[in-house]
Amino acid sequence: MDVKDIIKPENLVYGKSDVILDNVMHYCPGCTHGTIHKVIAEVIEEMGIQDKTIGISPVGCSVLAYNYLDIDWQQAAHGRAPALATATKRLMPEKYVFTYQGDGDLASIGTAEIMHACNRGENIVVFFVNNAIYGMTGGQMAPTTLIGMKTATTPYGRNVELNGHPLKITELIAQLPGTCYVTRQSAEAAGPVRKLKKAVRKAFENSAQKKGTSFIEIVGTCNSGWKMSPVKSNEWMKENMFPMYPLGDMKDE
Ligand SMILES: Cc1ncc(C[n+]2csc(CCOP(=O)(O)OP(=O)(O)O)c2C)c(N)n1
Repeated sequence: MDVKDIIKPENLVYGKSDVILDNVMHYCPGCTHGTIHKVIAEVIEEMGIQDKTIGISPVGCSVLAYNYLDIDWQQAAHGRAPALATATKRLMPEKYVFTYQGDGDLASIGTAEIMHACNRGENIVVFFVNNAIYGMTGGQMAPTTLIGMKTATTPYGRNVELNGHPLKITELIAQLPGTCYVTRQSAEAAGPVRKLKKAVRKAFENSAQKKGTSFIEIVGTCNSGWKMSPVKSNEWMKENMFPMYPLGDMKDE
């Protein structure tokens, strides 16, 4: 008997989306990727588009996203997810196609791909998970690393003279005429997760309406890379990341 048949609906406080597979996630405890996966899965289930959705996974911690969401997937070389998403969407325009990328993937090696895909206005959804660090490879500086932030490659803190300024790539993308919806969200508590879910739904709906590219940055934590507990990471993110990367819509057409 399925657990859903045993638990009375009125007693159910949380149900796992059927779009989430039962595989154990490899993410560190406290990592934002798991929460974002859950939100995307719930929206896909609620919209009834599970068999019409194709995700393009990146290189980075979320390379294994295809193990967790029960949809079709392709895996792109580092930074190239928007190019693969372009081809996929053009070949199968009836599908919902999204990329899921970290800041190293999207804002460093893949800068050209994301700029041109957004400028062309491909009818895709982009999830950009900004944890200000290269998580998978051991916490090196990313384009979005904050000034003064210590990483494996900036042990004394990011220094403008040596390492340049943090890149607000989402603000640049909002200037591109091909984008219809550009927003910055987070996922550290129930309220922000609900807002994120609304944004995810809007992005997929824009895609069905052929409005252009929808781009959702999610400011997240990397407690392993930041060398902080999950709770401290959330506090640090609110104090330090949000002033540099303020939450909210930048464009909604
Ligand atoms: C062409 C290429 N260059 C470099 C790498 C090494 N590499 C793997 S993951 C990664 C960084 C990923 O960081 P990010 O995109 O921020 O994702 P996160 O792991 O933090 O979620 C790098 C540089 C690679 N796999 N391929």
